[in-house]
Amino acid sequence: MLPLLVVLSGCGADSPWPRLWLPGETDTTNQTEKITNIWVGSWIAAMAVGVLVWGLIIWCVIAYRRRRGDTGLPDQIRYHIPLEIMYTIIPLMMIGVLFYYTAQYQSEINDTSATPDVHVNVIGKQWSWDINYPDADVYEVGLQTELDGTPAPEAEIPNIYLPVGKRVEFILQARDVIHSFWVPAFLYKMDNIPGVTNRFQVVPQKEGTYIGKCTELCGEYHSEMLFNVKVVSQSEFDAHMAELKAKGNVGQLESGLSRSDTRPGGGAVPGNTQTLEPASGSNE
Ligand SMILES: [Cu+2]
Repeated sequence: MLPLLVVLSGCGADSPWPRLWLPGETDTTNQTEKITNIWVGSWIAAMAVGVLVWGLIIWCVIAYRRRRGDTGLPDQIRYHIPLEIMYTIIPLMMIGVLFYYTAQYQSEINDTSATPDVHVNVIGKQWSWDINYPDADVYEVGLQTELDGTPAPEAEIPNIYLPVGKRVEFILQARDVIHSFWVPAFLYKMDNIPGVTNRFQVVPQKEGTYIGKCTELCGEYHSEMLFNVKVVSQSEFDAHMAELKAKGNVGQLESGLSRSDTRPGGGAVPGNTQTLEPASGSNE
């Protein structure tokens, strides 16, 4: 299996086959190649075991089938110690290799010790996302899906802007229940938990628009809790920060606000728009 993983890491990224239909591309972020390798390597290891087991089953069925003139049962073998040791040791070794790569990649991917270039604070709420950009001190309110279930128009799904090639630290929080921040093309997700601050870092490597979803069943309109990630050039990123500033979205939306506090225009809770005033101090 070890050589397989090494060989696979050299597989081309052009066709979907070497990636076994994972979303995005192998170089979408600085992490996607590792995740692709362990996904494809695990499948190849599983297929190799599967083919061996199916082959042995079919061979036994054919070679040891009941023949004309056979009477009674064949000789019964019990307590074949070498065989039992073999089928205990080999699976342990296979699990050991999978565990080694999973643990190693996981600790590399979850490492937040590097100094990020940009922070993005994403706060999940039923049923949208509020976005703070602490470095530029601006924010964006996600449009909450209306309670009649009308989906938010595509144009109003919140957009999270990221500068390409820069190390981004996501700071994930929640206003009400557990949500989960998932950008399928990044091959990574992490939960937004009330009262907890989760972080991960990623370097987006390709400009483009990537769909994002909530991936923790969080209530009635969970499926409408959508967002886009726009990976853009540094100048476009700066322009977006300036645009938010020009709109008056200056300050940070505290994680302690309720979901109705951040409903644009007050929504179902009229009179709460004043809580959109910037929170004092850091929200970290
Ligand atoms: Cu959710």
